[in-house]
Amino acid sequence: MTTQAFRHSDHLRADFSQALSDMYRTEVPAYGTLIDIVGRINAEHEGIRSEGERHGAIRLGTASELHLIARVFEIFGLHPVGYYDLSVAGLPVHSTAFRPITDQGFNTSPFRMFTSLLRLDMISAPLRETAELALNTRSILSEEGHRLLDLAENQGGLTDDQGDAFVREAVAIFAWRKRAHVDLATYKLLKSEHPLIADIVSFQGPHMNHLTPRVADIDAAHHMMAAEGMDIKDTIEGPPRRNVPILLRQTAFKALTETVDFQTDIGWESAEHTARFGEIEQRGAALTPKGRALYDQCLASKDFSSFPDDIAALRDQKLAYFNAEGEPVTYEDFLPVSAAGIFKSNLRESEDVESLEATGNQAAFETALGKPVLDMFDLYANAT
Ligand code: OOG
Ligand code: NI
Repeated sequence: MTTQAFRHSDHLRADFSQALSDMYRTEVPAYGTLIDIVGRINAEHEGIRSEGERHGAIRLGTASELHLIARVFEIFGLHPVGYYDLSVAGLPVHSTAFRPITDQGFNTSPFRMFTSLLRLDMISAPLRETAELALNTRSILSEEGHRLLDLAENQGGLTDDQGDAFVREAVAIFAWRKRAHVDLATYKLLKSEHPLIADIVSFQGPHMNHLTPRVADIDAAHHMMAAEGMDIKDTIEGPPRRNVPILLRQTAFKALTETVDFQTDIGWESAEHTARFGEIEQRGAALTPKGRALYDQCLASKDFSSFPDDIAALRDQKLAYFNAEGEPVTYEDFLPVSAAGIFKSNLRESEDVESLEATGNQAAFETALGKPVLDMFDLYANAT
């Protein structure tokens, strides 16, 4: 009997992230400009090598799509961590971050995917049926992809060749398709309810809406993006610049205006759509629940002066996690307020938080997922 050698899920993830990056650069040329800026800034900072993208983001339509994507991502060593309720920011989605959960996993490939699921329950009744019909008649993974997914689960992994083929099918899920899956009248209706609904429901698949490399100095990058004439977000999301970086800071260029084609009885008509953009991020220390509570308080009052900004104070007051060598543990998750700001700036919406009559529904999200999301604080505590 011969034993087959399977490609490690961390390496499959590295392949997946590289293939997504190649695809996105050809789809969104401005993303190439952003990568150049990041490369120039990182080159000036010792110890920061260009190690590929840190994250991407997708938006799914149905519970069964989330369930399927969770199976696909499991093959890439990506596990759902955290629950993000975006309804508090007036967005009809809730989300998780599929990410590696071990140091070795992050070292081999730090790629993760911020994954949102449409809240069909937040759509008005007649339109909800239209949306469900459009979503239920699409199939986001090819037959070959399904076959390889079953094979991976049954045999406990994929060989190099099978892995290459699976990566191709998985990347194809997230490709941009210019031809809409609904007619123009439906698209307009969905968009008038919320542009995010139109972006999720109108297409044949869940196109990736951004990719995000890591930059060594996000303030410098933000200025350079402006100097290069890119249409960027007004402000950097997350905490202000500090001596000891904490959590996550992000900025982005705004979504492109793209043409979408709609089939009619006599030919094609088109409309403009904005969804796809490029983002950069800089990560700092993961905060303990105590640190996070203080952070949220500072964020609400827009005053960070009470948040200690030296390593000793962060450690002594147990505000951040430290590893056995006494170094801060890097924050590997997302921030709901920042995420909401990123979503909105790219839907060309005001960034003011609107109130909406909805609350989170983690139980429904986890039922769709088929398992509970992991607790990020547990993961950080175990990493120390
Ligand atoms: C996801 C926005 C969240 C981030 O970096 O906070 C996100 C989306 O626009 O679909 O990616
Ligand atoms: Ni992002």
